[in-house]
Amino acid sequence: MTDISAEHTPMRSDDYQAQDAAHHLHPFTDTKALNAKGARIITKGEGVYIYDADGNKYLDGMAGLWCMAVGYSQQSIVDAVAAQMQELPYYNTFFQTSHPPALKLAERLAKVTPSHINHVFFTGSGSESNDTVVRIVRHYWATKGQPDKKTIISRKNAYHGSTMAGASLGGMKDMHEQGDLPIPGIVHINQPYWYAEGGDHDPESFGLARAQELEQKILALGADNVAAFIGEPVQGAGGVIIPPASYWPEIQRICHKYDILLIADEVITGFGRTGEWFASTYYGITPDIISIAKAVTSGYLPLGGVLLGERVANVLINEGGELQHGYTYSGHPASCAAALAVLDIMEQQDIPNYIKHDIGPYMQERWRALGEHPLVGEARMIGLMGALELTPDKATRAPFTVKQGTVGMLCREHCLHHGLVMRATRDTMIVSPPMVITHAEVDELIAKASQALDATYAEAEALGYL
Ligand code: PXG
Repeated sequence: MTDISAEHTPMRSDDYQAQDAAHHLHPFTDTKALNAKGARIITKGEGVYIYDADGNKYLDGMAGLWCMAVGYSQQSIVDAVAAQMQELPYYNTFFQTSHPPALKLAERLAKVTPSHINHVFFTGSGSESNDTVVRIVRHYWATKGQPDKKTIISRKNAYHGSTMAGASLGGMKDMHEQGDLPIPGIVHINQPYWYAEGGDHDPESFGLARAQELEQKILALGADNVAAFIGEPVQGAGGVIIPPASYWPEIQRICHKYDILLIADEVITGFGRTGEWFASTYYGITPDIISIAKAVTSGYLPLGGVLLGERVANVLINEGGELQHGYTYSGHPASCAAALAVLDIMEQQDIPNYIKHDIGPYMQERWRALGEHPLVGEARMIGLMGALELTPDKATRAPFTVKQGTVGMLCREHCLHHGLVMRATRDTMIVSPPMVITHAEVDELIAKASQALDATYAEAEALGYL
């Protein structure tokens, strides 16, 4: 008789790691270094927790990659996707066709978006959304008889995706160095990062000065050559950089003054993360275009979109002719079904309100208390996204003398050791948990983060980094 017991022994991380190393090239990873140590193998998710192949449990403080808004075990999404897969697993939205999931989702999005936004172009990801944005804004101005109005102004340390246009709009130096980016017609101004770059300025005057760099750049390029300004309302991947309150109103004023389109990349901040459906509402701005992805399906399936305000939609639809742009999976029926089920949950649980009035203030208070830790120079949080700036000297906000990112990486490892996923960008720890996190789970997250900070402090001290 064949012994089949081996087949039924659950695979452990070791078993998977060699397979992974042999055939899999990972995103944003030094694959050679990873292969030497082996990837963490995640096999299960439940609520706000993930489990690895060895049965270790982690509180997912990053909601996957900022996307897992409604938590890992929502059966209604699974059922909605399964039903759609059985009915119509795929059809496209090209060539004069549509299908119920795409048209229903477009209608639902128009209801939750700011009132001047009533149209969506579907994509498969945030990167595709931002590539679409570049094409749409240039087509918009060309249609209006101003084809030279095509430069897009973005910001250093922005993240807008990994495709050619996404990475070019982004302001990540390391990304630009690989592949000769940015592509022509995309330029960058400084970011409103008061903690690291504000020096002795107070945050509000610093925010204003950084916004006014937009005006200087427009004047240098000539307003007739500038199509748009793009920014994440709160920079996510760059380190949860919450701009001073003076920043966005001034950006809006400048865009109006010079007739420049305002684009909000809400791939992270959209769908409740700041306590409003969109962070644009939080900041009181009315962008002409909003990029979305991530939380719209909570990552259950890939989907992105470009939300178009009336100003742009009217020109594209009434005067633009055929849009020479589209993706095979624009409005994929299963992804749209997932998004509709996610929106049901968000509306039934009133997630933006839960973040604005309940779990947000609760977590913010506890998070800011971590700012008392000797290793933390600033603990900031908006809605349910936050950052801890690690420093050897709280008074001066000084960086570490050891290579940037070394202490952040130590802290990330200590977090994992304590059963918490928290990301390090440079020496800034960032958190963005599932939006359905409970009070008890917030307490657990804070306790684990606190233990990890203590352990990081002890190790950094022993290594002479303090
Ligand atoms: N815009 C923003 C603001 C994003 O945060 C994208 C666009 C691109 O989305 P896609 O779906 O193409 O990945 C993003 C993605 C990180 C990290 O480490 C952040 C993102 C993606 C991967 C990692 O913080 N943001």
